[in-house]
Amino acid sequence: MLDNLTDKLGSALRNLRGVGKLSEDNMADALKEVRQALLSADVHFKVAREFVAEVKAQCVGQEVLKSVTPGQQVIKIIHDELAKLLGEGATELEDKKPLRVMMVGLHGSGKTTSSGKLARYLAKKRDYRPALVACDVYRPAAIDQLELLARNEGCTFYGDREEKDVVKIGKRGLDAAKQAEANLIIFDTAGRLQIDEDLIEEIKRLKKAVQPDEILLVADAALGQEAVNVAKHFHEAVHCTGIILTKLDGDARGGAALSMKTISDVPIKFMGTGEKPDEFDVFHPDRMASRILGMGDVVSLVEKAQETIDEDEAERMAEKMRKADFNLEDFLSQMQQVKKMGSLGSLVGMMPGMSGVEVGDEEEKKMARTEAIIRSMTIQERRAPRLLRGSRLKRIANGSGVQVRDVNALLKQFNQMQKMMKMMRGGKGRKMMKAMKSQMGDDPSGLPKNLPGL
Ligand SMILES: Nc1nc2c(ncn2[C@@H]2O[C@H](COP(=O)(O)OP(=O)(O)OP(=O)(O)O)[C@@H](O)[C@H]2O)c(=O)[nH]1
Ligand SMILES: [Mg+2]
Repeated sequence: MLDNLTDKLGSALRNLRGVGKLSEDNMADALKEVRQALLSADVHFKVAREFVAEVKAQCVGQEVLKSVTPGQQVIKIIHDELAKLLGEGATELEDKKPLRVMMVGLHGSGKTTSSGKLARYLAKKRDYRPALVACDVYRPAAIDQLELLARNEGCTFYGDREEKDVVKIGKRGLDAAKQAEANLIIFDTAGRLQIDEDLIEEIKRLKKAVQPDEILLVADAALGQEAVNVAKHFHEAVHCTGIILTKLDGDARGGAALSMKTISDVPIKFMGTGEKPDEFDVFHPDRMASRILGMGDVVSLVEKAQETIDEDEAERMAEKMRKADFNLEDFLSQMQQVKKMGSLGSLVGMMPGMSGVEVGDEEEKKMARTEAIIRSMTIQERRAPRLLRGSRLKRIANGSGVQVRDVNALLKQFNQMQKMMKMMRGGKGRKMMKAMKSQMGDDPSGLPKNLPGL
């Protein structure tokens, strides 16, 4: 992939040896190499420019950790930015049964192959009973291909070689799947050499008829920038929920994967890495970033160095708060930091002016409950709390032994916190103080007056 990025960076970063603080000056060469490498990997120039700016912003002014070299620290920053660019956290399909998935994409991108792969993957990992429905009305061979895949995977198949109306096929496919008690229905559609009106019309009609929960765009990574443009067009036309990026085993230069999320605004959910049915996996941005950079060991080394430095962690949190991208995972790790320092009661006791204030068991219990709720969420949900709706809330409540309303209360509290952070960031801090004052009156008599910071 970005093979030579590693080499090029190597020499640029060696020059950093001995610096105690990263600055615009000492980073210039390295950043130039990063930009060059991205461009030669076919990354969209706008994405490359933003990427370099972001890495620069992250690096400049950072003190170099004692146990690693400046170069290693920069690699870690580049790695994290790459992961961010690729989509941050694995994105799963909707968590429901039955689940309807429609595959769309250009001719030869890998729709039919990926339909079989996805059926196999979800049957194995998430206990689904799949059905494959052939909605390609142009090529009888495409129907045969899907039927063979269904047979190999031992799943239900529906196809009709005489019928030319995809809507009828789609609806009958749904019936057949229901009869067979399948709870994952994958609709494979016909490809085109390019996106044209007919294709979009057909997909729209099928979409309306079968009401898919997920529309997955299958895109060939080897097409590079072109794949990104195709994704953008498809998304504008039918609103895709995810991308399956195929042929990542080939000599794709990686640019497609890197620009996909930013340019098309659709997350990559799966990747195809070969022709065989199991050469397929969930797309993990951080693993992909390590693969692109080829420096997984350096990244974990720096991670370890950072773990041991609570002050840095605190600084990072403060930065996240300033940027208002503080999420539930951060919230949890903050709570753990507090716990590390001792009980809430003893902490409050140490603060000047607060020695008389009682912190009952109630507060401690509340904290434990909050922690249990967050722990019942997936990493992905913690990072994007907006995902938390419906069946997810129920699952989390069950998992942590509370009611859905308790989960909702926590989320509401969290939202308010985020809103406050956004206000502070927007320079509305003063406005907020005013609002607080008007709520509490001029003399907030309930609060001890000599508390630091009040
Ligand atoms: N190396 C590699 N080949 C793949 C991958 N995914 C699909 N292919 C191959 O790409 C070719 C086209 O795949 P299909 O699944 O038939 O593509 P399609 O999108 O259904 O094509 P149409 O139905 O004609 O639009 C086949 O030879 C597949 O074996 C992949 O991840 N890696
Ligand atoms: Mg096909």
